[in-house]
Amino acid sequence: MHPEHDYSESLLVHFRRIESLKKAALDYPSVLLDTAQLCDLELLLNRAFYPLCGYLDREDYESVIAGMRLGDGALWPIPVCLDVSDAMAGTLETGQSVALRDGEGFMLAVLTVSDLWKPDKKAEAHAVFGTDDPKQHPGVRRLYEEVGPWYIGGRLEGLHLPLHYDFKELRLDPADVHRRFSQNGWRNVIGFQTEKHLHCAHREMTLRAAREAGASIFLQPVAGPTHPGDLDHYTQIRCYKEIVRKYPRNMIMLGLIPLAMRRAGPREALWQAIIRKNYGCNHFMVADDHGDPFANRSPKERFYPLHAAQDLVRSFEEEIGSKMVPLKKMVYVEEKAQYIPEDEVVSGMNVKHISSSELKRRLENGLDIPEWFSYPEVVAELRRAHPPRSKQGFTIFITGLSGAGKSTIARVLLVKFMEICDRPVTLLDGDIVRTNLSSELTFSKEHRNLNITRIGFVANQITKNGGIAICAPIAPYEESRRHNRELISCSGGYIELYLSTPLKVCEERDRKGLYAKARAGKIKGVTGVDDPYIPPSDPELTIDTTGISADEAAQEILLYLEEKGYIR
Ligand code: PPS
Repeated sequence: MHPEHDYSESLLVHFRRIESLKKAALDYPSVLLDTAQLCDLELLLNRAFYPLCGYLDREDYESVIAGMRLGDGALWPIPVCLDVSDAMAGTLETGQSVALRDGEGFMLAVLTVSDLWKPDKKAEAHAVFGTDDPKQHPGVRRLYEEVGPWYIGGRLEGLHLPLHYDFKELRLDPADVHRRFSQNGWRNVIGFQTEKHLHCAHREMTLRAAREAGASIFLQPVAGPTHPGDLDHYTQIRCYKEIVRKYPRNMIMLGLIPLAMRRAGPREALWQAIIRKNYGCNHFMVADDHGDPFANRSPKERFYPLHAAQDLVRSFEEEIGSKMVPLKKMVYVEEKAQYIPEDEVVSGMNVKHISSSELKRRLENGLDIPEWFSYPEVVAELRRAHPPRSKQGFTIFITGLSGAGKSTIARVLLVKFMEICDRPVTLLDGDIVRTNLSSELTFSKEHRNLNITRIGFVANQITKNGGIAICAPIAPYEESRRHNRELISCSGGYIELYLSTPLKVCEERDRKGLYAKARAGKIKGVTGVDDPYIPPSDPELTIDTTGISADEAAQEILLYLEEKGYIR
C-alpha cells in the first residue's frame, strides 16, 4: 500500500474515534478546569509531562510524595493530580468517564477515573515544599486554600488542546520543538526558563553558558495561568521577541510553555529539567535560587538554601540525560565597557548595576535607561507598558460621611482635569452609581461593600486604559476599600482621599435632610448616626473640610498629584 494512503487512513480512524468520544462525552459529568489546571492538562496532552499519560493515581502520588518517583520507579518530583470539590467528588466513582472542559465549557479531554481520594495535604506540603506552614510558603497557602480537597487520578484521552489566541506562533509543543531543533541542526540545547524581563546582562550570561557547553539556547518563558487582560504578559513576550533578535544567527529559539509553576524550589527545578528534556533540551539552566517563591527578594528572605536546586538537578543529570548549567550572574564593568561574571569582579573595578526596583523608578519617572543596561527596543516596549505617572491612568477614591463634601470636591476636580485635558475623566459619584449601577442595592453592610467593589471594577477599567476615575461614595468599610486599592494599584495610580470632616459639621450642613430624617427616626441605618463608618487606616491624603471651600480642598489634592508626578 502507498505510505501516504496508509497515513491518511490512520488519521481518518483517529478523527472518527475523536468524534465518537465527543458524542459519548456529552452524557459524562463535567469538570470545568481553572487556568492552572488547564496548564497541567495541556502539558499532559502534548507529552511535555512524559512519562505521565494522565493524572497520577493514588499509588503513584504517594510514591512521588515519598521519594520523587512514580510507582514504576521513573523519576517524577511533583504531584500532578486533578483536584475537585467535595460536591464534585460526591458525584464520581472509579471507572467512570469525566469530560474535562475549559472555563467556557469547551470540551478538551475525557478522563477515566482510576482513583478518587482525599489527600493528606499537610504531608504533601511538607514533602513537596519543605514546610506545611501556609504563612511561610505561597505554594502551601495555594494548596490549602485553592486546591480542591479531593484528587482524581486516571488516563486521559485528548480531544483538543486548550485554546490560545495570543502569540500562537510561539506556542510550540515538544514535537514542534524537536522538529525545529533538527531542522536547525542543533544537537546540544540549553533550556532556559524565565519569568523575568531580560536585558543585556542576560544575553551575555546565556551566550557565555552556551559557548561553554557548545550548545544553542531554547528560551522558553512561562506563559502560565495569566489573565487574558494581563498587560504585563503581552509586554513581556514582546520584549522576549526583541531580545532574541540581539543574538547571533541560529543561536537561540523562543517558545512559550504553559506551565503552572509550584515554586517548590529544588523539586521544581528537577521537574522543569525533566520537562525540558521532553522538549529536546539536553542541558537546563538553573539559578542558585531556582523555583524559590521569594526569588526576587534579598538572599536572606529566600525560602530554600542557595544552590539547593542546582545541587539536586546535578545529582540526577545522568538519569535525566540533561546537564545542569548554573546560571552565572553578570555585571557591567565600566572601564572594560563589558559584562563579566559577578564572581570574577576584583576590588577596584567600577561595577554598574540597575536593580529591578530602580528600573521601575526610572520608568515611572521617564528617566534615562542606559544602553549598557538594556536594548532600545526592549526599553521602548517597557516604556509603552509603564508610562511615566504623568501619562498613567489613576483613580481618586474619596471616602467620608454624607455631607463631608465628597461630591462637590469631586465635581471641582472633574472640571480641573477637563481643563488640563490630557486624559479622559469619569466621575463615579455615590448618587450616580446608586442610580445607574447599583439601583437594586440597599444600605446593608453586604450591599455597601458590593456597591464599592462595583465602583472599583469600573474605576479599574478606566485606570487600566489610561483615564482618570474620580469616585465619591461613603465607602464606610475597610475591606472593600482595601479590595479596590489592591485591584487598581496594579493598573495605575491609586489615591485614597479621606474627608475627615466630623459628623457634627456634616449634620449642620445636611443639604439632603438625611440626618434630620435619621434623627426623627424616619430612616434607619444612616452612616454616622446608627451605622458605622470605619476611617481608612492609611489614606494618601486626609482633609477636614470644616471651614475650607471645595476649591481649597481640590487645590490641596492637585498639589499632591503634581508632587507625585501624576499631573504636570
Ligand atoms: S455606600 O455606603 O458607599 O454604599 O453609600 P453611597 O453609595 O455613597 O450612598 C450614599 C448616599 O445615599 C444616601 N443615603 C444614605 N447614606 C448613608 N446611609 C443611609 N442609610 C442612606 N440612605 C440614603 C445619602 O444621601 C448618600 O449621599 P451622599 O452623597 O454621601 O451625601
